[in-house]
Amino acid sequence: MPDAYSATIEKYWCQRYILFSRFDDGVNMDEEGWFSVTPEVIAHYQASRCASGTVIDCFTGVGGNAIQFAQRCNHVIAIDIDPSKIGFARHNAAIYRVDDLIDFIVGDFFVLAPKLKADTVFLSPPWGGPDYAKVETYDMKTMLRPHDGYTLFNVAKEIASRVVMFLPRNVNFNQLAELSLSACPPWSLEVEKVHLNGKLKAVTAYFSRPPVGGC
Ligand code: MGP
Ligand code: SAH
Repeated sequence: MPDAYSATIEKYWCQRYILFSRFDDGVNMDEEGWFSVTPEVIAHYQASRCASGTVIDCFTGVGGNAIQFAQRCNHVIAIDIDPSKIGFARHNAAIYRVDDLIDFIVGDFFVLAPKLKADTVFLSPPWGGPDYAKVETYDMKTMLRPHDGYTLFNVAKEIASRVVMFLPRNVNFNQLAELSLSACPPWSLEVEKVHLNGKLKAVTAYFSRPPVGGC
């Protein structure tokens, strides 16, 4: 492992080919990218479930999800508030030869949100770093960054009829149910426990607006 990385990164470095199968072609990322990027096989599967129309990856990071969306969806918009993350994402997307298929935007998702429309909104926000796993139950009201899960869902559901959230494995399932029931009429919810090599890695929550009805 290069000396520049802190000891925290060691376990992620050991998983580098799980994170990016083309790692040796020059994949590059920063410290937050290492501990946040969605492992390739998981991102590939999530993209297969979101494969149609326009997808917005609202917290792009170093591009783990955006690269897979670009291989399955008609149009991908990739947003991150950190210009260097968008730089890494663009570079990594070029390694997968999909950089031309993604519109990269440096910006704050919450500021851009009122101007966005899509078929699917994908949310993979900061969980508060690797320490998320130190608590028994992850509380979306207090631990998600930069805004709580309720704000995130409410903003996202104005943009698309499908909202997909990638969340910690210890997330409170009752809070996910509360989110779906908070919409009027309630949105359907499917929660997937994501296992990789026999280990629970994370949870993906798929929310969908019901086809008809109103309040
Ligand atoms: P982990 O729990 O830090 O790693 O993250 P691992 O290998 O399961 O550690 P172990 O010691 O429990 O074995 C698991 C996965 O969650 C990472 O590969 C990322 O895809 C995702 N992830 C982790 N963090 C801290 C974040 C985050 O802050 N934001 C997002 N979007 N994803 C994260
Ligand atoms: N799924 C990504 C990882 C996302 S990590 C991947 O596979 O690579 C979360 C990202 O959210 C970080 O890169 C961080 O810079 C970004 N972020 C934090 N606040 C944001 C905001 N308000 N708007 C857009 N991006 C934000």
